Amino acid sequence: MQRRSSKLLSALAGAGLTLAAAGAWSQSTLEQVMKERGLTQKDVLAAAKTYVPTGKRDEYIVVSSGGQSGQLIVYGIPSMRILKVVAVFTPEPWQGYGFDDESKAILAQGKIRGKEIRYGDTHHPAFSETNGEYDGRYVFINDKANPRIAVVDLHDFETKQIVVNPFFKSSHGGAFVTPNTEYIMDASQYASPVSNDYVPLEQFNEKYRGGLTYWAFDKEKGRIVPERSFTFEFGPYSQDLSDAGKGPSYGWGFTNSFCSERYVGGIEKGRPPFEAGCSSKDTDFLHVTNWKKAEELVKAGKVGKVNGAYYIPMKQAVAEGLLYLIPEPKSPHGVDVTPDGSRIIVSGKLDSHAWVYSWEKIQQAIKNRKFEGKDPYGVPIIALEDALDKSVNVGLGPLHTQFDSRKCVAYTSIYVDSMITKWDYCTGKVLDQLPIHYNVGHLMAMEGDTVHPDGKYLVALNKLSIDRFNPIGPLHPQNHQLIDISGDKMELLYDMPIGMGEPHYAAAIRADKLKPAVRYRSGWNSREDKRSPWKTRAGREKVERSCDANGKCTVHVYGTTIRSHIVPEIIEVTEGDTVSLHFTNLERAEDETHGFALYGQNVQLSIEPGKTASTTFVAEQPGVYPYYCTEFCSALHLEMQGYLLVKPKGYKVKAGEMVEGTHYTEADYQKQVKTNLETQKVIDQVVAFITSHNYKDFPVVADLVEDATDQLGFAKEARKKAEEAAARGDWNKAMLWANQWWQYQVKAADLGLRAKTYLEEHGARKIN
Ligand code: CUK
Ligand code: CUA
Repeated sequence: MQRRSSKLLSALAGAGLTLAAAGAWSQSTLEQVMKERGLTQKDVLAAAKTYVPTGKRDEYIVVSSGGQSGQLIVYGIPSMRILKVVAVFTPEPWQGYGFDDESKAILAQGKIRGKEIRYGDTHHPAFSETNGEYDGRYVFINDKANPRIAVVDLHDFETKQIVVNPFFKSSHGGAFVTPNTEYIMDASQYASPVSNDYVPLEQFNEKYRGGLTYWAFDKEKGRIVPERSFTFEFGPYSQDLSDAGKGPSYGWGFTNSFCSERYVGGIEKGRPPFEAGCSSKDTDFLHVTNWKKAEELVKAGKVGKVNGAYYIPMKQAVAEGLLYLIPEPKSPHGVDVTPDGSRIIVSGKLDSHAWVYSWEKIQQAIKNRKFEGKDPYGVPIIALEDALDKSVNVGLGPLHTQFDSRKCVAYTSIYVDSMITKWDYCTGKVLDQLPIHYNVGHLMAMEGDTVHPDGKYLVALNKLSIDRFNPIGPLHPQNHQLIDISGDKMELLYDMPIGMGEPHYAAAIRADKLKPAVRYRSGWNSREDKRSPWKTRAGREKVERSCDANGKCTVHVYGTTIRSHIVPEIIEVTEGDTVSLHFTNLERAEDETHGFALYGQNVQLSIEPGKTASTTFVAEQPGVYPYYCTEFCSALHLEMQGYLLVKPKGYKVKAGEMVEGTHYTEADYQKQVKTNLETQKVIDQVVAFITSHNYKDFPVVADLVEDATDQLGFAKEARKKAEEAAARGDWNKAMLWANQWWQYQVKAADLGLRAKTYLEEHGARKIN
């Protein structure tokens, strides 16, 4: 210990001063590198446009659907560096998601008919909006397989809520938000009975239904409010995607659909398959809904409840003028409202046109009650010519459309032809086309869903990557391709493989709109956003065991974690006890997360600074269960450990005390004290540097100093204990406490040096 001590500290002390000496630059020239690596001028330009040097930040943050992984991928643009995969519908151990009690409660909200679902098929993330602009507060994402919507708070990028649709058996047309996040749109895909009952397919037309839910959202609480949400009954068509109106179309929503043939399949019975039966008609239906008026009806108590939630039957929707249909191209996919809200664009997967509808014409038709007929459920159909502005030949298999910062400029993904088409929806002219690799699904422009898209970059979320990357077996990574759209011609910049679920939609927000926290308020239940009842302060750690009348016992451990120990380090329980461990991370320093893994109990917690995380299990089998911190949090991280001892029932404690394996002398103790006093001198120098500068003007440094001051306080206490033991002549205890005193000093020094480096790098002023 002593041997390492002074060396380690001088290394620490030197770190701040030798930074400038690092980075001897490679001698090769740009030309040489280009030649050696076979790079063209264009490659180098693309590299320069995407490269973000170490320490620098990206301009945009993307939240991308994680497909079948059930998660949300967060990455930066233009670097395409993945920053985090936010656990949403699927357990994820790094974040403790589905392992701590707090997040298990979130996953439990997503049970379907009592069954726990351990994945999601995430498709469409959507940022919360204020006045049609991303406000940087929340992200919503749907699960297509199990009709659910999740809420992620951008304050900490954690999933806070999962709601299950009370009517649907699948959901595809979500999550899409209205311009002030009044509602989150969520449309069903596979028509199903509204109840959970068995209904034979022979009754498909009468008893199976589609639908569209408007989930009400409370922006202040950051939660969906099922009690205020309402659902439109739709015909048994396969509703596809949705988008909310804005500007002149504010208050309305648009949901396209396919399989308006109402075909039910049965290939094994010799019937033509779904794919034939669902694409036989030339047109399907765009559903137009008036949510603003529906909301008024709900508020006025004029909407009834089914399955405990507001449900607007088609008959009522038609009578109140809330629902209209418009023919769409064959097997349509995607619906996108232009930033100014004047037009709605729909593409047909089996067609080569993007169809541009005029909101003005649609409104006129509704006002004049000019309909060409009704669907089998009595919903009025507006004739195509009374709604269509134009159709533009954009390429075979168009899917989704995004918008530029330039007026009227749109980008449409062309699935079959594997390309992006840039076109003008005002003039109908095609402006440019760019091949992509391969078979693009969605595409996404910067702030592309807002009333003011930023342009600049476009990402193609491709379905196939085929030959783009090093082969790694039959299951290929996904390919997100970054495209520069700042000029007249689109330029491909970068391919990013993603080795998880198939991407669907994504959204990009300006990074400076996000203000995430670096720590929680102390003792925080992050999932419920409130103080945890298990919050524990330093020195107040305790173990409570209580038994009920039947002899069932529960042990609550109120613990803490701080570099580099877990309190308590020894937990004793009895076989059969329910054990509930609660740990509060006492750290305030940035990025000082502690983990907690326990042998054989499926326990792994992530305890970020300030957080309180819990885990509950039954200690079924007697034995010895080591636990430890899973984040390399400090030099003595490996020593951040402990034992859970599960005693057999009726076990009698044998006499005897725990004995250390080492024996120290007075000389050992004195040597350690000498080291500690020298260490203190170095710390004093660092403190003098910090306090002679305007460190209080730097919140990051102020936090570090606060933490360092805490550590020095602990050092003082340990010193006191060492001196008391020394006075008793207990050199073993004296030595161990002297060592602990030094541990606290090292942590204080580490924090102090980080603070000093920060001040030096950020041009702090000398003040005295
Ligand atoms: S869908 Cu996947 S490419 Cu679910 Cu938005 Cu079009
Ligand atoms: Cu805490 Cu490692």
